[in-house]
Amino acid sequence: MDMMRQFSLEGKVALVTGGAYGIGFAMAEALALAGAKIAFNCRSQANLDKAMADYQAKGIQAKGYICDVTQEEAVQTLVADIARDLGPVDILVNNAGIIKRIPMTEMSAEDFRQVVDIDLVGPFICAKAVIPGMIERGHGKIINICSMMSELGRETVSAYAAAKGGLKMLTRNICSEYGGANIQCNAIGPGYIATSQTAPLRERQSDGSRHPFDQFIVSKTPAARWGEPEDLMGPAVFLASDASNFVNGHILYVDGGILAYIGKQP
Ligand code: NAP
Ligand code: GCO
Repeated sequence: MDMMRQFSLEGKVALVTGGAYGIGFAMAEALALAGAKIAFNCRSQANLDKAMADYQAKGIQAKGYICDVTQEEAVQTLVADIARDLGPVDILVNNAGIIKRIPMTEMSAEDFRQVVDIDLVGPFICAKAVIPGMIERGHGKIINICSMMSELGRETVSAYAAAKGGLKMLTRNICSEYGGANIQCNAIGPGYIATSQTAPLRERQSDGSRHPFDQFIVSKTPAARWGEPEDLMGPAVFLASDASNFVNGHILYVDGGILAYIGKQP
């Protein structure tokens, strides 16, 4: 038996939402290296153009689309356009997401709703758009990008934690509802990863020293470092491939050990 064949994505079409940069870009690169054709979406032409150049520089043929994941009709159109351009979506990576760091009592309901809309309703809309085709073709892989905040809380991230906790349960529910149709829906829960989303937590202080949150995360992580988008490449390929065909409803934390660790003794 050729073990590596199990990990091949040859002939598959993958949609990575928010795949223009950051974690989404790295996971899309990984899926492409494993053989998949890549479609991604983002919200602006400027980001789309930059991303197309970045994919090209890596030698990856990706097709980008403008689409906001909260707009159901636009997402249905996106999925139909991808089917026309590349073929039907076999793998959906629900990666698009935002965070707003605001103390809960100062946060407007509008801000709270926007985070939940993008981080939880968006994945629902995208999954809903691809599941009927997956059922028809008899297979499908959905990977939701969760967070440490699917398990843990902290100051200022109430909306994000509520959305990512909800996404964990949406993952389990899609598994429960469509596992019988040979659809595997799993999640990746990245730890603290160095991207634009976490840049404010890593900014150097005016005296050149490291941000206190940066030091806090390194001390909370047994691996003693921030994660890089590349740390998510292998897990994404595993969950997108036949190697994970009996893995369903699972949240794979890729966090350098944060969730296993109580923290340094004083
Ligand atoms: P990022 O650098 O801020 O990238 C976020 C991506 O999401 C961008 O491509 C953005 O595209 C897209 N996006 C946002 N709202 C969208 C919408 N309504 N419709 C379509 N696309 C939208 O963030 P990241 O760190 O790579 O994070 C990617 C995912 O991983 C997010 O779900 C995030 O919550 C999650 N995550 C991140 C970390 C971390 O430490 N960085 C840890 C755990 C989980 P635009 O150009 O259109 O804004
Ligand atoms: C924060 C961070 C996080 C991470 C990530 C952790 O402010 O605590 O932005 O929430 O981005 O989701 O897994």
